[in-house]
Amino acid sequence: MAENNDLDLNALSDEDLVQQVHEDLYDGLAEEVVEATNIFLGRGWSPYRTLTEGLVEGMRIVGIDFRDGILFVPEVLLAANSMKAGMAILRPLLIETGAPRVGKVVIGTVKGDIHDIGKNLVAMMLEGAGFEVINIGINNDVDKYFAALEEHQPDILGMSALLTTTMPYMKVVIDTLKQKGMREDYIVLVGGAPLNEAFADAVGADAYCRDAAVAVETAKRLIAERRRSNQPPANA
Ligand code: B1M
Repeated sequence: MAENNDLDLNALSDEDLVQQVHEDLYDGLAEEVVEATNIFLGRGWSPYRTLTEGLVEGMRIVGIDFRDGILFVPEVLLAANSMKAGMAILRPLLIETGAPRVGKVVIGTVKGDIHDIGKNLVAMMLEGAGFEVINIGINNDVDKYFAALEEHQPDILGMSALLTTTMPYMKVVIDTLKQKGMREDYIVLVGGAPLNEAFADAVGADAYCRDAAVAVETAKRLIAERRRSNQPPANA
């Protein structure tokens, strides 16, 4: 990706600035991403347009290259942090203008488990893709998950586990959702290095996400499917 140390972002056309912010996100240049975000807003772009055409599209490219093994965890964390810097400017404006969100996600690592690097990466990538993400941290028991679900009413519950000893706890959470008659209220996505699809099926999750890019794709796909199936038929 291009070096832009001496580049005057203000001098770029809208089209070139979009291209540049994608490259700056890719390169993890938070200051430049913040500057570009402010320039877009100064040129009268809506926060939503700045988010989708500038930041989200840039992170989509990062997600693809991460999935394809071109980028690795440290680079993606830097990109995600740059995205966060831009989002810090846009978030309050988006809330004011009521821009549409792709969906809402509550995500946390399960009880007994303090690994959070991968889960945080997933959270940042989801945020980068336009989701509202409530990251409830590590070591979450059933009560903590349910308190977050009740408070935030998300579309998706995401759970992470990195230990073979803690991953069975996902079943405890999903079984409790079933017992309370709430299982169908949420899309449940699970991830973490020791998991696989068979495990996700066995515990009753909707999907296993191998990595952050897959988590974003899966979240988008399942939300779209759910919204389609909740729509009344055209002739109703
Ligand atoms: Co721990 N640890 N660790 N550890 N640790 C592992 C997991 C281990 C495999 C290392 C090993 O022995 N080879 C092993 C587990 C063995 C097992 O269960 N069979 C292990 C162990 C044993 C332990 C301790 C028990 C060690 C001890 O104290 N004796 C202890 C447990 C503490 C606890 O949790 N109670 C422990 C502690 C730690 C540290 C604190 C030192 C540190 C964690 C720091 C932190 O997270 N803040 C740590 C680390 C760093 C690791 C390794 C080295 C790296 C994990 C990581 O961050 N990977 C790990 C070995 C390994 O996995 N290679 C290991 C990078 C991250 C980007 O990948 O987390 O897989 P990952 O996330 C991916 C996907 O899995 C997926 O997307 C992410 C991004 O692509 N994903 C999701 C993850 N969560 C998702 C949620 C989703 C969707 C996708 O929701 C929708």
